[in-house]
Amino acid sequence: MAEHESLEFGKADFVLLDNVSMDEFMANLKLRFEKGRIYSYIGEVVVSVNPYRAMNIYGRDVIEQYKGRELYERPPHLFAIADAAYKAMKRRNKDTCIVISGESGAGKTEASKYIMQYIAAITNPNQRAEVERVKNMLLKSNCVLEAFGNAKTNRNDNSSRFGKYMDINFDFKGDPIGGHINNYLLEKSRVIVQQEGERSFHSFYQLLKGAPDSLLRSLHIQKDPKAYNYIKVGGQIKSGINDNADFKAVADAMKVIGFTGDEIQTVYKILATILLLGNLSFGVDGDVTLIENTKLVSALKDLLSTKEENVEKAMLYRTVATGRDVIEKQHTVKEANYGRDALAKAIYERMFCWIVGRINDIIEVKNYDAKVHGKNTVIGVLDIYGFEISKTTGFFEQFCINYCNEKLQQLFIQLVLKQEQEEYQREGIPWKHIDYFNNQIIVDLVEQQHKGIFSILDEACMNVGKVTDEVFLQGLNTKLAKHAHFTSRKLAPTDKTLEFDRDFRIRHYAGDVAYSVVGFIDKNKDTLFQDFKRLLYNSSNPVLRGMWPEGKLRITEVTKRPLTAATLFKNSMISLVENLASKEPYYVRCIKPNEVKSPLLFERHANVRVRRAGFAYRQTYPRFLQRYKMISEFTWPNHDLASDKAAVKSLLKSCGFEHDVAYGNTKVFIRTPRTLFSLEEQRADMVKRIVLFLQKVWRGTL
Ligand code: AD9
Ligand code: MG
Repeated sequence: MAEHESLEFGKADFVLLDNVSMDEFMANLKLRFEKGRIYSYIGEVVVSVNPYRAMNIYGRDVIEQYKGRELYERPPHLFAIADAAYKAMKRRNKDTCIVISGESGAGKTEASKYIMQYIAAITNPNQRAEVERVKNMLLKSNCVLEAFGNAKTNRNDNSSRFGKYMDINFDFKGDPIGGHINNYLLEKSRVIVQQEGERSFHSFYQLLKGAPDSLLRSLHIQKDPKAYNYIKVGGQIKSGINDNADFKAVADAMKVIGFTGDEIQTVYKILATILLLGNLSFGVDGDVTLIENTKLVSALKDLLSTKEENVEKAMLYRTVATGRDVIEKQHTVKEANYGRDALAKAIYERMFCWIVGRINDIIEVKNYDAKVHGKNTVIGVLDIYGFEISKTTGFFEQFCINYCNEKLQQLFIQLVLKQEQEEYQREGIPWKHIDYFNNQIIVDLVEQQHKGIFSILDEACMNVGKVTDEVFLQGLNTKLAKHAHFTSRKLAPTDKTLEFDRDFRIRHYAGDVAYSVVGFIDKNKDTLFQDFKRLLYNSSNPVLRGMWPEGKLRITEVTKRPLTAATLFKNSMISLVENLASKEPYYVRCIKPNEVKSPLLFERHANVRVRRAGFAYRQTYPRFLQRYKMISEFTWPNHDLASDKAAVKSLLKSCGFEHDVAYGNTKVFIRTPRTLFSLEEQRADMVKRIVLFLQKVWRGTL
């Protein structure tokens, strides 16, 4: 239990046993939330409830209170977990990671930033210039990545549309000397289309709102987002986001990180290219497909540093190799539209990955000699896109995002249980089987070879005959008919919420989500005509050219079928989980208190499936005594028993809790939270009595 907090704020550490205590857990969380206490613990996991308002709890003074302290010594806070990870890294030379999970809008990205700020604040006491520089770049990289990888969605005004794992490297003194970012599947479909009420990536609006007129003119674009088909929907949204100021902050951050002027200009040109591409329309004249607004072609050739005819040709034709012959095939209007959209998405995604790569080039540890400096250790911080449940159906992207969250939940289960088991063994307490919902079945449903949804999708994509989304759905219906977590209208004809030939539903660990198969095949194949790659590679802008190295291949050299989006994503998730599992994990679970982004409402019920089985609480004997010794005459003020363990035994026996505890080699284990709360209450009572007693002594009334 955390000290220095009165029980009027609810219990700071609430360890759960089973479903029965879920209500209690939520009530406790609600009470704490209403009292402005947004952090709690479940054992060593930090639970964070999004306050939806600025909290005055991240300042230098608060940082100082957590620095070097043990988890339980201060009220629950992100800083405590950051400090625990840091201490493990520094004192025990362990690679650690902090995994932040929770549904979309729950506060993961904010938490990851506070954690990084904390680490930056407590390191480099000697103010070494190089370390300061690295810290500054690590912090600034967030601002850049959010501009290009986040967007306003209906769930969150600053929703991460990519997954991010950042390693911070430390030298033997415990100071940051570099870092590395891995990014996961960007939701690139957002570049060309958004749902009602949502926006495209912040970067577009920032450019339009924040760039000086002269820059906009040179980019052939104008200020009004509504003028551009691709971002029109979101262009009408008034939100609290300050695009104008953000534009400048991002440009500054890019400069500080070390992007060159040419690189930044190229980024702007790419954004402008995408906006103009969205307005490009195709028509027919006889049997010739043509571009209707040729003025745009001229602007595009400037932005892409190429010739007009190259742009035109890439938009209207594709080169295909048939045996040894290479022919040019004219697009139909439909194909031209498809190609244009695919190009827009691809150049945005490629630019995003390139930005991450550039940041990595700059922040990666250089000249570190382990022989001289000792082991270089890391703290990894994982901030992914959160689980997305909604009343409307999800698409391929939501499916991937939710699969990613299933993977992390699986890791959580495995590691927490593993740690638990190891601790029981160390302490010599028999390990009992624990009943919990293991979501491995859902992970398998998605990723298993041959039988999983991704395999069925890949198979459908490779069909020689008809390749349509419906064929994919039929494949699902045949192969997954008996799966407890899968259903569709065909399998459940009475379920009117699902559309025939279109929808399927997965029972996720966090709730049921319906997905529409529309677009699954295209998004999985993720085809980009080779002609576009050559167009970009042949640009005379070296930065742009550098983003498209594969454009140098001739058509006859491109033979290998590229891996599908699903397979790539699956592989990246598997290696992410392997990486996390190899480190000592710390967890932050973020919870959204309500759906309306309000600081006043707490309306969540059983949505949080946080469970901990076995013994709820454990503590070393000396620390346990330190906290509770005043509640028993056997231990107050000091005990005269042979060991602390013996003292704890007699304390708990005198309170009547014998049946609810187990005694390990170095720690006492308490099974139910109620026992713990009762101890806490007795302690609080006692403290009050002691204080009263002392007051009387001081006043001389005793
Ligand atoms: V998503 O899965 O990327 O869509 P996140 O990352 O979980 O989601 P985010 O951190 O972006 O959510 O938080 C959403 C919003 O809640 C923020 O923009 C803030 O306005 C608000 N928030 C979150 N955490 C805090 C906090 N600790 N203090 C104040 C907060 N406001
Ligand atoms: Mg986020």
